[in-house]
Amino acid sequence: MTEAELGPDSTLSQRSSVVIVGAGPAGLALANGLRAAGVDCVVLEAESRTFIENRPRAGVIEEWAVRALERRGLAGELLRRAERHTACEFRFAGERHPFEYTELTGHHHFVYPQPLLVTDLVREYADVRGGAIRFGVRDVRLHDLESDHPAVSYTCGDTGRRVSVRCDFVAGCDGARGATRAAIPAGRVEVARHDYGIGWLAVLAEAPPSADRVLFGMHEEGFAGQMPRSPEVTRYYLQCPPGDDPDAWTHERVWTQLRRRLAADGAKPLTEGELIEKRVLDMHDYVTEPMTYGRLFLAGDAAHLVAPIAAKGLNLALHDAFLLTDAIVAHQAGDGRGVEGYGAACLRRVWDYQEFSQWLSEVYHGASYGDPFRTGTTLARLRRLFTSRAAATAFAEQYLGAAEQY
Ligand code: RFL
Repeated sequence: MTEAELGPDSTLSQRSSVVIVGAGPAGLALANGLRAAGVDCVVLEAESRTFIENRPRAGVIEEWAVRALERRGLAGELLRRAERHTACEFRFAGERHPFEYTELTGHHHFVYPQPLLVTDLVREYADVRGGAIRFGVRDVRLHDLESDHPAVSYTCGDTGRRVSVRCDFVAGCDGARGATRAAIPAGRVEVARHDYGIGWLAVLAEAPPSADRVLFGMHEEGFAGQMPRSPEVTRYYLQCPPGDDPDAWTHERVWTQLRRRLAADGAKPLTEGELIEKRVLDMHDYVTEPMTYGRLFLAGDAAHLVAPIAAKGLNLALHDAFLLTDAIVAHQAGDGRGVEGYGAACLRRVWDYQEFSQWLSEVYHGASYGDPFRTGTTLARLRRLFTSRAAATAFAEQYLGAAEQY
């Protein structure tokens, strides 16, 4: 759309070097990095501040991502409050199989709920660093993306007035259902998709974790998982048919299935509690290539979605944000190489994580298809992790995202 098409009531009065659409982890990490480097930007977010600071999602953050946040002055609260996890536990064939990944790699996971990370990043950007952020925006549209001076227009949630911001770069950080990827003309990018054909019921229970580590239960009735989030709240997953109705999962049915699928000799009983969130996720992945179109740069879930099988999405969103920050800062200082290589640099880690998620999906779900051959190979994969140190170390490295190079 051109400026003329914006309409007579529009206000074309604003300018910023970068417009960031979306205040999730990707958009906020980018905004903080740009602000710290003196590159002016404005963040446009469809929801309210309260909403994004309370939206429950991820919890597992990889060590390299925390160190990168720390180098950017963004990990103070996280380092004070996050739990360090050094092991997870697989449960299959009625037995517990602890997996000590820190012992194998020297690296660990941080467990820190995504709403806390978002709260920290908003506070640092808006309150401490004085960055511009507009909440409750509507009808975001992108203009002139193929020129050197694109624009983003939106309707202000408070005044109902149309605002347009001219800029050098648009960062599309608006997640899986945002407006930015959809603004790319057909045929200019390719979206590769993978559908697992399964669903996960994701619940949050108001209860302390049943174990101090992540639990993976492989069972003929389907996968079950436990992810500690905080001393008061625990996330559980139950494999279910895609598109299943969350209301069909009563409190009793959820806890009965969790008890069955996570049962193992010597395991403590699950700590039950009220279910405060219940939704069915249809497991699928996608990758958009290239991740750029003209002056639009996609980052995070807007560019690629990885099903929460391996807890990778937030980590990839942060990785993109760090690379995009460095690329834009270098560009504004006269070096455009980072901007040109941005998508390719992100996609190496993206594809690696996608492959790992696919591999892990078979481990989680392979025993549930009623196919004895698939069950046999799944159990072989699992046993290998506990009989071969080389296989275990390779798994741990992928699980932690700790490879030296991608
Ligand atoms: P987000 O977090 O979706 O943020 C996008 C923001 O853009 C806003 N928005 C718009 N704003 C303006 N105009 C529009 N038209 C807009 N449309 C949308 C939205 O309101 C939102 O604020 O994307 P981002 O920043 O790319 O971050 C991605 C992560 O949130 C996501 O990958 C993770 O949550 C995935 N994930 C996990 N990742 C991990 O690394 N570790 C985990 O343990 C983990 N667990 C999970 C997860 C995702 C889950 N769900 C709900 C799919 C567990 C679950 C249950």
